[in-house]
Amino acid sequence: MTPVITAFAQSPDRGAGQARDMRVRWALEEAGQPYDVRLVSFGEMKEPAHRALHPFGQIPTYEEGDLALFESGAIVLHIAQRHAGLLPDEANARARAITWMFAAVSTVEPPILESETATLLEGDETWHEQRLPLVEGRIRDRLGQLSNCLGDADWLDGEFSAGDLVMVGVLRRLKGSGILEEYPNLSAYVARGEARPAFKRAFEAQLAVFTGKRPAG
Ligand SMILES: N[C@@H](CCC(=O)N[C@@H](CS)C(=O)NCC(=O)O)C(=O)O
Repeated sequence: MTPVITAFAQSPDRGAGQARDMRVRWALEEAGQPYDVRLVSFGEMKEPAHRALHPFGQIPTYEEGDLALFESGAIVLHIAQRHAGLLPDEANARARAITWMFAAVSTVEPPILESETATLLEGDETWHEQRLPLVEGRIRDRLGQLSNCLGDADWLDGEFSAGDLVMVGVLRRLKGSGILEEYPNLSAYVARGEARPAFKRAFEAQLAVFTGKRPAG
């Protein structure tokens, strides 16, 4: 059964691939699984029909037969567990890859989101200029630790895994901030993720929603 995911009908990022459906599309592409997309407006996301799928009225969601999921990390984990290519077979390596998925969404992503919120919603506050360096400092703390951990390896733990997919997705949120470039090995890590054919197919597919151009291939 072909799964159906939801994505933004209008692009807040002009198709830069920051919306979290990108992680799900990428995982499905890595797994070689076809999928359909249902586009939702901001209004529709808050309607009961969508809230029945996503209690917080957000994208992405994932429907496959009787199963409905939300939370991009959980969706990627589901795809990775159902299909080959995103998690190692060996039990301990598999557990470590899943650990990196959680690290991405629960340890690295929060300070990045905090900085986005500070810039978007608190930019006019008198204390914004004072607070921003503190928030960005918390991002740098995490990136420094992650950078040390990655070292000169290609991926976080051996072969590319769902842990890298989610981590690269999270780090891509820093594009345009200049912060990622302070950590050359992390910049190269993100570039390696973006160079994967599955990433490119997913990126083109989400971009096509906003340009109206059919993805190549
Ligand atoms: N933790 C959730 C976050 C979902 C989320 O923030 N989705 C954004 C798009 S990337 C959204 O729907 N924003 C619109 C809104 O919250 O109204 C996940 O990883 O799926």
